Amino acid sequence: VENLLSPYLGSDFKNLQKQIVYHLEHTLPRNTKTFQSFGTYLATSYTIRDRLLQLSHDTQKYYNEKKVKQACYISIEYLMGRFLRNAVLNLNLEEKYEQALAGFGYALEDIYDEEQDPALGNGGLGRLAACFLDTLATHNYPAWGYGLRYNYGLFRQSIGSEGEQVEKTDVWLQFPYPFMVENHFLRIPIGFYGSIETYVDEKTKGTRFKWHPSEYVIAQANDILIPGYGTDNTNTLRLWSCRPIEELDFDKFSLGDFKGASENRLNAENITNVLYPNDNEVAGKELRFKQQYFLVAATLHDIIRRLKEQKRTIYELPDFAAVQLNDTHPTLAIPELLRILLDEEMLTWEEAWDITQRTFSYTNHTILPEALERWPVKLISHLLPRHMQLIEAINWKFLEKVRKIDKNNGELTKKMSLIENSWDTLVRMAWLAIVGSHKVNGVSGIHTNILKNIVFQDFHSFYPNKFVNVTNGVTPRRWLHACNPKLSELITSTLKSNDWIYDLAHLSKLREYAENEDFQLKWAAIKTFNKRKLQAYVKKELKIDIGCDGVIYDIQIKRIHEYKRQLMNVLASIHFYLKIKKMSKEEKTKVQKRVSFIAGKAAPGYLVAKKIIKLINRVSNVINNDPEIGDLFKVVYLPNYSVTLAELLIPATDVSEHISTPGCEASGTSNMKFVLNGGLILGTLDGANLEIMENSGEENVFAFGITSKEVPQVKQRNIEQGAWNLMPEELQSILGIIEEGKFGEADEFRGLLEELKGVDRYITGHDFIPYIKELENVMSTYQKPHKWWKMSILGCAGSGWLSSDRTIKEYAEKIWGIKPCPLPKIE
Ligand code: DL6
Repeated sequence: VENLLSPYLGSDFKNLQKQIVYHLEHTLPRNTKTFQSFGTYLATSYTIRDRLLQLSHDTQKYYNEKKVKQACYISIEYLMGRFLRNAVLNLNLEEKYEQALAGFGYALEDIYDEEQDPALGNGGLGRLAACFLDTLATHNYPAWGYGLRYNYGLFRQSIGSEGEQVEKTDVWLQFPYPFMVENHFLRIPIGFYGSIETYVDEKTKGTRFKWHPSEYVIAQANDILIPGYGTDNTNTLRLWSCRPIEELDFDKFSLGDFKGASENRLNAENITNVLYPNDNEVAGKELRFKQQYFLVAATLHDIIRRLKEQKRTIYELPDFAAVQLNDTHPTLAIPELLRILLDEEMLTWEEAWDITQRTFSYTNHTILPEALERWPVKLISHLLPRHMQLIEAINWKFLEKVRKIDKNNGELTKKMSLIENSWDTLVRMAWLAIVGSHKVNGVSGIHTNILKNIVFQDFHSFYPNKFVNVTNGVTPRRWLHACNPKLSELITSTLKSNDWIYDLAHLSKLREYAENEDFQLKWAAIKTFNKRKLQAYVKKELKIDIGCDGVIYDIQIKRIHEYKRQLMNVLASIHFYLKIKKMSKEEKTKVQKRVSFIAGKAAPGYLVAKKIIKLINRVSNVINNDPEIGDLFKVVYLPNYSVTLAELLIPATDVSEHISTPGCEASGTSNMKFVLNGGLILGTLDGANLEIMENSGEENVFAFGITSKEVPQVKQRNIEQGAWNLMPEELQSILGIIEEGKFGEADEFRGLLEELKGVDRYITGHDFIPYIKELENVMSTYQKPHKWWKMSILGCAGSGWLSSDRTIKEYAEKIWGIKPCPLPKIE
């Protein structure tokens, strides 16, 4: 068995077959007569897991021997997507597995399709964390991911008969998830509530504190092993699940109180039951707060345990681990570490605070006020009394310094205080994260500038060297090599090397082919191939017939949010629909055909976003069934957007829309994936769109609208004069048609339209005409294939810089101080 399962010896296809059969018979267990696709997927996956387990042991052993500094990425979300294909490709075993499975009558491609997406994230923030894990392993960085293993992932979305979003629980663990290994030996007690004891330290005669929690739960580790591309280094994503200290209260059970007997277990399990489905919006629930503390307490315990296993002292923590707080959700790690250092390790405040600041760094992912976390002091004091005391102490010491420069009657001190007195007394988590970290970063150039100059302006003046920019990136392994194999092959054969898969900057060499007609034909043929796959999916899943040749696939996929302006998109669809309807037969022959795809979920409590989904579906229903329109224009809403769906959509896209109100989208990362796959961008001057323009050339992006600096004036004008009075007539008449009930009952969308007519916070009215003009520009450019494909190739050629490999190198150098540590190659 040892040889059979060894990652180094077992890659002959016959050996792989034996390994698969072994798992089929012993792990599932099934027999070879009841071989089915799903069982085959599981058995195949277990063989990959074995390999990764062995590699990850070797990796950890090596990192420990070398005592290298490691990055620990704490994130409340990881949106991993399917695992099997990515792992097989990273391990370079595709051909071998194809051969092995063919022997059993299965195509590897079909086996990949048996896997469900683990959806432990909402959107960009969680997917970015997943891209980072791929890069960290690929480039041999010593690194760990830490997160939560929710029982239920992001809800599954379907569309009801009225066009509305319907949510269903995502029971992703109903079948085994073969890539996750439960680590039964790592169980950490986590406390809540209780009281604080004050005592005098005999040695120093100083006052000391000790927290006595009144309730405990257990954090249990579940490890997902992360393979890198073309390397043996295999890192770990450790996800915590919550267990009770005591499974069943036997006394209660004996007295016949069966419900009461299980109460402890249910209360504990609740902590990691559900991923909160909010994106760019605060969840604000006590349970969410408990999740946050549970995550950081278990993680810090684990990091310190691993430090001590190396026989190192607590003083060495900042040289052992660089801990990155992915947004403010893990900010409680700051008072938690301080508590451990002061109350358990008995350090002085100065020592403890110095270690804390040197250990942590914080990434901000949003500037939307509704997404900036603030937790009530009352809630923190009740759940974590010692932590609240420490937050107050941090604040007190920090404000002592602020007061020295506050020349304006305490105004600055009030603004910078970690504790806000508004409708309640609240802790400003972003402020705490800034004060407790040595570096703070935004995720694109414009976003970091907004942080420095507007949102965190006072902090930037106070700590001028603390703020840095690290623009996001995406992994080229999943987002080109795996999801678009034909394009990957064309690039490799053209560049005569696959070096671009680890070093995306090599794509710049494609520039010389941008106008080469033969190359353009091949490039375009791959797009058509991918579009046909999407066309077939739409037919199968939605029973909608869409064209392919000569039809633009125009796609907007992301969470549904007012600032992302899916509403503007659908209003434009109504505009084009009405325009085509007015055309003569002759005019219609000249129309550029287009399919507008939209996909994305709305947070269940975000009623406006849900209305937008309903409107899109109602509009789609009218347009797609109007015989006067035929195949000239279609609107397709694709339910249940996921990483796997994105892998189908992105390679098939001609043009993708990133049309947020300037200043609102921190970065965006799907824009990067589209460009990498030869899709053109129709976008505003926002987030990473701006950097895509810099790198791929302004002339290769369809940009429109005003800059973020100009937005406040437009908003102010809307407030002063009323958005309706400033709205272009075209849009006014579209709103009128909706109000008349063309797309549902007359009142159905009143709320949505009232906002547009009143304040129009996201300046849809202002941007509507420039947007439509740019869409027309897209359509006329598509009719000049030579120009279109040149833009598409140049976009891709300029996207080397959008790799998460570049992003991680920047984190490693500017923030973490870590270096690659490749395992020695085994011959
Ligand atoms: O940084 C990743 C991603 C950005 O690309 C998006 O622009 C941004 O909206 C998203 N932010 C969040 C914020 N959630 N919280 N808190 O998901 O981050």
